Amino acid sequence: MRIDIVTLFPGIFAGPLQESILGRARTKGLVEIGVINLRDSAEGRHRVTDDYPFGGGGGMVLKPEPLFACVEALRRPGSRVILLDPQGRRFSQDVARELAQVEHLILLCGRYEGVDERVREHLADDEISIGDYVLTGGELPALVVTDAVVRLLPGALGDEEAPGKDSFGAGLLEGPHYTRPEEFRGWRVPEALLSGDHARIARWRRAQALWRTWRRRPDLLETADLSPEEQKLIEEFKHGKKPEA
Ligand code: 9D3
Repeated sequence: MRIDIVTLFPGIFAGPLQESILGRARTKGLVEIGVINLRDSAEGRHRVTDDYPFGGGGGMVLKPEPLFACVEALRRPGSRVILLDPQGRRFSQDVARELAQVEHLILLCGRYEGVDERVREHLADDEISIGDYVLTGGELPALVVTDAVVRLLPGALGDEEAPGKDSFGAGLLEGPHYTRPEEFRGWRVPEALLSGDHARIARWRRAQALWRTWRRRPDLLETADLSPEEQKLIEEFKHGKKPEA
């Protein structure tokens, strides 16, 4: 896979793209990531990328010419051009899985008041928002999308954490995790986890995950596909029963 990120602030990306799983995925050759300074696609001595909005009002708007020139130099068959924009469709694990199938992503980071509408209409294939809060630009959203997509590429994660196993992969929150010591400041690790009884441990974990999801994110239970045993546990929670501590 290849991901090209088009931005006025390429310096934002250096750290995050080098570290941890993203950095390792790149050195393993699972993904190539390019960071392209939009200013390099702007014409004229001053390489201007933004301008005042027609009709007046505050702020600045990204001009169409540099964005079209930049994308037209990058795009090829199999590319998907994605504008990171507060008005886009909401990013989710499902969208990450969808994007992980695309051969080439071109992520356009907006800034200022936004981008010229013709970019949205005639250049972007897709528009994505990462949630309902106001950021200063599309750079952090581009990193969020990149991180969520790259970790799904085969080989990006160790055998330890296959992506299907984690909470949103399974459609539920995860239950609690513990490590040594068995007792810390008088707080003990739940007995079930120390029992060595693998079936019991699996049951305990499942019940904890369901309980936590039921308490914190009941919306996730609407779409999770639960086994009959899991549905029975939920019914018991509804009648006031709690899982084994
Ligand atoms: C001052 C202009 N804004 C009215 C509140 C509109 C606006 C334009 C551009 C607000 C924020 C931004 C910069 N944000 C993004 O480009 C962005 C974003 C976000 O702010 N939140 C969640 N997802 C995204 S994706 C891109």
